[in-house]
Amino acid sequence: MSRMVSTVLAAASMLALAACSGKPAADAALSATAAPAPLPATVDFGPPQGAPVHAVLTSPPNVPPPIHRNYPAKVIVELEVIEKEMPISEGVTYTYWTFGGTVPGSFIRVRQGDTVEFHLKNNPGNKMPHNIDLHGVTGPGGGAASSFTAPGHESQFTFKALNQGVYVYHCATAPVGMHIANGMYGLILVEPPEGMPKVDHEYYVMQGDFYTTGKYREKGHQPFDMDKAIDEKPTYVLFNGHEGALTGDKALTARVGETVRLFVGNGGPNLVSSFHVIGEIFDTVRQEGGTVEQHNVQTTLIPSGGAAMVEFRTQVPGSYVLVDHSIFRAFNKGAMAILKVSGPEDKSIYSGKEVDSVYLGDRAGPNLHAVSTAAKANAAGTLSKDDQVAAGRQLFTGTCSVCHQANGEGLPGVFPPLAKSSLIAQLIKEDRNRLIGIPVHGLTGKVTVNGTEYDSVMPPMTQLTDDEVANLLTYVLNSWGNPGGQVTKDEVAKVRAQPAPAAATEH
Ligand code: HEC
Ligand SMILES: [Cu+2]
Repeated sequence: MSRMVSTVLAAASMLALAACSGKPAADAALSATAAPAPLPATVDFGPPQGAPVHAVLTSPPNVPPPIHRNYPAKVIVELEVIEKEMPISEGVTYTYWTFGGTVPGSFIRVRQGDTVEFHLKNNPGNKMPHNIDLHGVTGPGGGAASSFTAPGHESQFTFKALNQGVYVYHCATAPVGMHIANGMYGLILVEPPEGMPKVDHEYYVMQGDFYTTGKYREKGHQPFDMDKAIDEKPTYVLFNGHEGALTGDKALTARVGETVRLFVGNGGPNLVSSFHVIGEIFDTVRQEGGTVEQHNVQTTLIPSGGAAMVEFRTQVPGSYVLVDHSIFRAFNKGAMAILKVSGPEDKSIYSGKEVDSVYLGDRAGPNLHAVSTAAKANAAGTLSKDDQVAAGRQLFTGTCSVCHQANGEGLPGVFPPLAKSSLIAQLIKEDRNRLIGIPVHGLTGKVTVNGTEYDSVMPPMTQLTDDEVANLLTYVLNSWGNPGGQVTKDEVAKVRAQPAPAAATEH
């Protein structure tokens, strides 16, 4: 890091000197760039030396250890493509195509000047042919043409890592967009010859957009939706391929006072990421994975098929939320991860409390286990009221609790109570569909709850699926002194299909 800084400073002072000598600015810039650089970006360090080395590959969010080698070697990389079904969200599965069994694929780390002997295997159980295009390769297709591999086969090609930086790799088999959308991307780090400055933690985080036929969090197995992908309308935008891959008990961790380096990639296939960590300022960013260092950055743009290196020192304990600051993607499509920093507080830097449900929503809890349990029971036809109540309780946080409060008491004069609500008791007996319609269609106009009149607006919760609404209402009905009962997914579907009732005028 310090070498980079001094190179940049040296170049800047040369510019300043040249400018003082009275030359025109353009000339000065030219002579500055024409000066022999101490270490050009592209270097051939000569033939590989020593015995061949097998590259250590890691699954996200882990990064292979630093290389600590002072000569170029022949490095053997063996990567296997595996097509497999995995959860994309709680109770939702998706058929991923992976490099090494994970999304993003295995992290590869080599040293600038290394000669990489790349072996790409296509698992015999797979159905599709695949290949690999590494952005760190100099040569046509980045390896794609040399690595086309049918299921049950292996291909091999060799390249020299001429440029340092962090690079995306991805599958480039037609239809390319579909292979990438199914999770076929990862990162390769080409370390500078002198290595990277030492930090306490290195993590591997990669964003990707996903396209399923069902809506966000719609339960069951969800196939890829080519039309949504072409229209660039993702159902999910995720860090590390799965909703919750880096939240709850899977959050990234650090201690107060430690340095963290994130290798953040964006596989796309379509979206550009506005990468931001809520409550942190990046001390250093190597934008686009290149060699220029930028400092004091709030949000860094990561193009599709690009990557960045982001560094900061932690100072205050608590949960830091990694998001794509195109913020609907974070709260309504899943683009959220957490860095949990533990250690002593420093009230001189920050006095406040831990980030709560405002940012974390239903991710504030350790996991959404009850939601997936309910989804499984639903699929098996064994869904019980208890399953629904447990799932509804987890979903209530961050969905309804922002207004009606975690204890259902509401806010006097602003949000009516759901606890012991006279309106809920009345509707569940006399007009079930109208009650079910409240979260689905919203509620406007005068309502009286427990003797107090409200004339406000509850927006429709159209982001919720039918079973989420059913679970939320079942939870509300069975909590805080309400009369009990159960609402089914099918009932919600019927109410959703009907037009919203006109604003109520009675009560
Ligand atoms: C943005 C704030 C907000 C959110 C979020 C919200 N509500 Fe409401 N809710 C209201 C307001 C305001 C009213 C009263 C509307 C009126 O005056 O017509 C209301 C009324 C209700 C009522 C009828 C009145 C009562 O107290 O019994 C129910 C039931 C209800 N909401 C359930 C829910 C559920 C379930 C959720 C979560 C899916 C939810 N609300 C989310 C603001 C909200
Ligand atoms: Cu592929």
